[in-house]
Amino acid sequence: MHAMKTSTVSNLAISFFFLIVGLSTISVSANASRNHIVGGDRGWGLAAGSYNIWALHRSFVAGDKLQFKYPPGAHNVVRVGAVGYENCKATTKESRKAMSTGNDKLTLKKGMNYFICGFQGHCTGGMKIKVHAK
Ligand SMILES: [Cu+2]
Repeated sequence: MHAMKTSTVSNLAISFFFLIVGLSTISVSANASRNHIVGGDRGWGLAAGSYNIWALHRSFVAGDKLQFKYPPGAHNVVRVGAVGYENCKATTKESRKAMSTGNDKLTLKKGMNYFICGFQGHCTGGMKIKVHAK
């Protein structure tokens, strides 16, 4: 009886040890690739102000994710090039890959990354962001 209790205690200790190991692994991987909610609490929308000012106060590393949050159907997210960003115009190929779930996560590539809203008038209305990832 006594021996059985001891083994239960040591089993608990072992489980606890692996729980701690598991938790530290999770926190290490969270640090390795970070998630940035675009615009913070304001999310992805027309009244959120300049996204480049938002981006200015943050640092980005290749592999980090930009998370675009908005009511589904109200906007979308299109990864474009520098010219598309400046002109607020996505190519057909880029438009075909538009994300539209309302909670879209896009992984940053090393260098400049450009995203716009593909809805008519939204990019010129401010829904564009460029981010440099180290
Ligand atoms: Cu939009």
